Amino acid sequence: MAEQDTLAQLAQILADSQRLVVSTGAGISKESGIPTFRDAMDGLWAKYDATQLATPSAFVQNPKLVWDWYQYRRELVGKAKPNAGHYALAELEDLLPQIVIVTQNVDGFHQMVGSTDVVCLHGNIMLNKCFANCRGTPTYVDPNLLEGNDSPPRCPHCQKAYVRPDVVWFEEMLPPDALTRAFELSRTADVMLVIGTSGAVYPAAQLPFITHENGGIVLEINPNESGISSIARHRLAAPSGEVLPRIVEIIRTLRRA
Ligand code: BV8
Repeated sequence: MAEQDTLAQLAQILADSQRLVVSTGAGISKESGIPTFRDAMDGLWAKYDATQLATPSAFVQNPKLVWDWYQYRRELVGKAKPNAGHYALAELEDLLPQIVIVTQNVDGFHQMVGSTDVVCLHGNIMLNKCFANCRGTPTYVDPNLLEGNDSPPRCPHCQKAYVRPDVVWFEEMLPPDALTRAFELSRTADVMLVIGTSGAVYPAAQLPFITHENGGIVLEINPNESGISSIARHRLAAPSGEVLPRIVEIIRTLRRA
């Protein structure tokens, strides 16, 4: 089916949705200049595998290496801006009865552009916490309290454990409330739009399958095939920053008709 037809079909299904869930991965931030998780390993990080660095054991074994990798990525996020795709999703809130974003991303861009209901599965790279959660889970650490430029710094509260980024590492549990809500939303969604994820990381990758098993329609925007494509009724093989604004325009027109 030509891209234009797929785009029109996808827009119509979204326009008719009553309980839409949008599941986003690193691909939606690619056009903001943030490398996707797998190609975050470029330059000096090329010799490492992200799944080997984003783990508690890697941090215990080599705290400086892991901390420096996050500092590198935080700098990228700090310099980047949300793109037209993030803004288009925020605009959908005024056009649809219900839209909830469930994101694997840690850049905070959905909230930054005004999306009001965002479930963050993997935390926020711009926040820090005590590795020992010395004052309860989580023990956030105010960057202004960090002294010197130790890499990583020690927690200013317990003075013992290292400070770490507030993200969910591999082999760590996801925030229980976020995960429970994501499962529930996926079960009851009549449509799930999956944007920019390879569908390789669990339990996030399970969500579209839950929607599909419960009779919901799965749609996908991704230039490449992914682990989700097999259950997508339509896959728009295009960059999300390019097509999401066009989809919003079509839905606006349908609303005026
Ligand atoms: C858990 C935060 C229970 C950190 C991330 C063995 C032991 C322990 C666990 C496991 C195990 N085997 C499997 C597991 C489960 C494991 C897992 O899934 N592993 C994978 C590698 C198989 N999961 C976990 O460990 C999770 N916890 O299961 O707890 C438990 C507890 C103890 C023991 C066992 C189980 C925790 C997972 C969370 C990891 N943290 N992020 C950080 O950011 O540093 S994951 C991180 O990678 C992202 O958050 C995201 O989830 C994932 C990257 O995936 P994508 O977002 O999809 O990005 P990717 O680059 O892959 O793809 C980008 C896509 O965009 C591509 O398809 C591309 O085509 C597309 N694209 C490109 N440009 C565009 C575009 N699309 C649209 N527009 C464009 N312009």
